[in-house]
Amino acid sequence: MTENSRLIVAIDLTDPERSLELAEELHGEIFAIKINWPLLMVAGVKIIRELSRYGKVICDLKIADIPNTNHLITENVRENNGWGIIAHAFTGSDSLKAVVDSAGNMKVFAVVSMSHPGSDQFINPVSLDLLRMAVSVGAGGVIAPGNDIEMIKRIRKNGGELTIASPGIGVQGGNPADAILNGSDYIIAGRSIYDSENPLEEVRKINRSVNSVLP
Ligand code: O7E
Repeated sequence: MTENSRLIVAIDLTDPERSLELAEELHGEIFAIKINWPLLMVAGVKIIRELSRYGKVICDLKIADIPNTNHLITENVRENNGWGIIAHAFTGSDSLKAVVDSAGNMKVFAVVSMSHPGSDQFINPVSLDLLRMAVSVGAGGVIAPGNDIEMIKRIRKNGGELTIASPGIGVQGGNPADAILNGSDYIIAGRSIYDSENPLEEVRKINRSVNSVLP
């Protein structure tokens, strides 16, 4: 993995072998890999350690439970060499704090806004409240939709130095360079990379487009 890239690749494949091959192919050109339930359910928790051979693995479990359960899940990811973990903020400060307290050196990203249309019903109207709470319990990062530039701006303006990672790029309509220009630190893309004919070339294209707007 390289600090020169702002790209986190979402590997939402359900074939563990293919996931490992993709990680091996892309690892020199991306910041991190993000995995989610589709892969974890098939491969089991050991896939975190296997993928970590190639660099940073962010576990997008969108944890949303009582503090003790959040603690048990977070500890499991830490023990299996996760670099980052993603938890929902809407469950409240005690639940999110349990993730932060159990994370050790892992980076905690709190979901305060989402990229799909339904997020306008409940989560997006309270994003700034969730953001303030995430800051208050010590989360180091938040998730903000890469296909909603106004939301990225609002979160950047109110989030201080928090790291912002933005999915919703590519298939969901977001543009990598626009997201970075407006305040995201990292962009997250999945299908537009792993479903393409040449994932490495797609990654390079995104890196070039992001680098063209960076100072
Ligand atoms: O649309 P894709 O294929 O580029 O995949 C996007 C990935 O980001 C996928 O894993 C999805 O679960 C995740 N995601 C969103 O698409 N929207 C959100 O609001 C939040 C996430 C997410 O990753 O949340 C934690 C980062």
